[in-house]
Amino acid sequence: MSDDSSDKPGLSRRRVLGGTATAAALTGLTGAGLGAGGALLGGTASRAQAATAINKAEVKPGDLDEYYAFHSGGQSGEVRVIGVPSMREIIRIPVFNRCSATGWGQTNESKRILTEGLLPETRAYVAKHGMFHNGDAHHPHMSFTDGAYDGRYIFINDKANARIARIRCDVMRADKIIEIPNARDVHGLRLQKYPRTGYVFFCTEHLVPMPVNDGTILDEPKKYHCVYNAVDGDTMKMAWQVLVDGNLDNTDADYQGKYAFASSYNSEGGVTLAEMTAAEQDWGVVFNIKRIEEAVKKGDCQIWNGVPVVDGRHGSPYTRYIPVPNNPHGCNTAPDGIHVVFNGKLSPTTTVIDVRLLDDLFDDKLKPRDVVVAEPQLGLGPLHTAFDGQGNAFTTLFLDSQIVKWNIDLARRLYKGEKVDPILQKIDVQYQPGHNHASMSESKEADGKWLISLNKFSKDRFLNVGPLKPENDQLIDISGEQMAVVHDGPSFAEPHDTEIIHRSKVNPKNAFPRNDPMWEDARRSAEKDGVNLEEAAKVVRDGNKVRVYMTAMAPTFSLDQFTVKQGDEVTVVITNMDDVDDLSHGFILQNHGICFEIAPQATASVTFVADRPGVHWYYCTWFCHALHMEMAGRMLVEPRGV
Ligand code: RUQ
Ligand code: CUA
Ligand code: CA
Repeated sequence: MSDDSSDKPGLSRRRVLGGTATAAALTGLTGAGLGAGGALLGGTASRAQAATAINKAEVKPGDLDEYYAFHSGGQSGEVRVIGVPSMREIIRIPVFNRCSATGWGQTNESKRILTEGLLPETRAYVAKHGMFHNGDAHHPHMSFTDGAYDGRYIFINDKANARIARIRCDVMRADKIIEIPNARDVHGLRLQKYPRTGYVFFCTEHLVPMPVNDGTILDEPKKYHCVYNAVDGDTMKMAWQVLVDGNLDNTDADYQGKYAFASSYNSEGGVTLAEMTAAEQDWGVVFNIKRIEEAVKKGDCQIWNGVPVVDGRHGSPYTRYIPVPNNPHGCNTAPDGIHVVFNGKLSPTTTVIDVRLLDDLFDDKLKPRDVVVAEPQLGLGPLHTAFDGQGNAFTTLFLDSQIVKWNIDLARRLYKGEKVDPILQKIDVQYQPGHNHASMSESKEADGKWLISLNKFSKDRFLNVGPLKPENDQLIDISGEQMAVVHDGPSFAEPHDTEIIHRSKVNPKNAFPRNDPMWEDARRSAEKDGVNLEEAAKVVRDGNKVRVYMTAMAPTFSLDQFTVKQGDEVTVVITNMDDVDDLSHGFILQNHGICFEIAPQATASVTFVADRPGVHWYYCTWFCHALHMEMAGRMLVEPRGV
């Protein structure tokens, strides 16, 4: 496509990309892809059709959405829960960030979760320089049982600091965060679908010296490596890593429990843009899970920082490298359990493999390209693909700013030489989509109702808010023949990916179980102090350490004052004894930078140094009662020496 369509808003990025070192690659693509697709129906879906679709998307006040969407928060580090089809943001789950409202990153309970899984050197760094307040949360995925979402956990990666988090869906809180040894970042993340999760699979993207990155190797890229990773989702412990050639980007797993897949855009092993885009094709890597497990069992691996690392570079029995054009990005297993799609990014194509051919590939009866069964030209900048469970696929075209709907079977027939057109429709999105996701799409229960296109730019779609604009998460009705955009959803940086899950799969509790492991430490310390958390109104002094135990029950804290000495290390432990739905309390201590939430039946605590003599009020932050304003108390700090 030539630049003359750049009068359309949103397409200016094409020029940006065109001006970089990828110009050569893109010039090669110019004009490709669009001709194959027939009509650009996006802009022309009839108004009546769109109106019906919008009606379907309406959720009246008081009515509930049919689906949960779990949005990653990108560089905001959190996870957001969205209702679909209303696209209402329901709640936020802090994960790799700090949260002023809930005290995530400040309470002792959240600090334990944020630090206990760090590598020793990172824990030392954090102790010296302060806790990481950021994270780059990309890929949220719900655990599976037998290929279906099972409502236990959401797993998500932090690309920036090489962490994996697990969120409990019963209380919508993160309960485990671990840092990955050897590698320095985590990008693509997907889960074992069969028989269950099981493994959390993920890629490391940037090549670094391994296993030690301590400065002895610096500017010697030939000595850098990348690994494919598996963590046990039940224990949140590393299971194994596989050393690969090139880098890795996105990943997915099969529905048989035998294979996992990853895309690589940097098969060149380069460290500059020019090097990473030098080759005409890169590859998709297939990992043979059973063989890798056996290798770990019989010790055909090295142990790097406690992790068994299997050598999966070219020629190994553990991997196969399938040539894929060009700098591929997304990697998506179809709900039919048969097809895996690699999205070409710099190539206008997607490359489709058939998992039924993989046994023969690993037995060397087939060559890598023999497992490719389709490679349709879809348009410019294919990044990710979603599915409707009826044989159709929906691929985001970043450069064309469109979603293309295509049929997998037709693409296979085209590949065999039949004169068919696999492209069913293209629709404009505003503007420039990265991920997309269809309802239940990454499970065997894909239901083909809704698609969310996560667009990287909103430009003119919302009231102007200055230089930093929201992104635009558009809702698309895919239930009919023709797709129709029915909702624009502005969102703050940056829902990178999402998963749309039917509400029947998710069953959160209204209150924490009182014996929840989340506040095990507080319970243990209370026991030692002879305090019952549930009836607590007690100040325990232990040298210059003071532990203040109280309960919160609307509209009072069980202590309306406590006295400490300047310089004391004070731990305030509060248990919310209300078990009414939706009755959180909070605790703000003025002028000490302290604020946290205590959910129904939860215990939460914070530790600080009381170094400011005088009267300091604390008060409840979550509106809980007509006398919420009066739910307050005083911390009296005696000056040092008194
Ligand atoms: S990657 S825009 Cu971080 Cu999910 Cu594709
Ligand atoms: Cu308790 Cu407001
Ligand atoms: Ca490349």
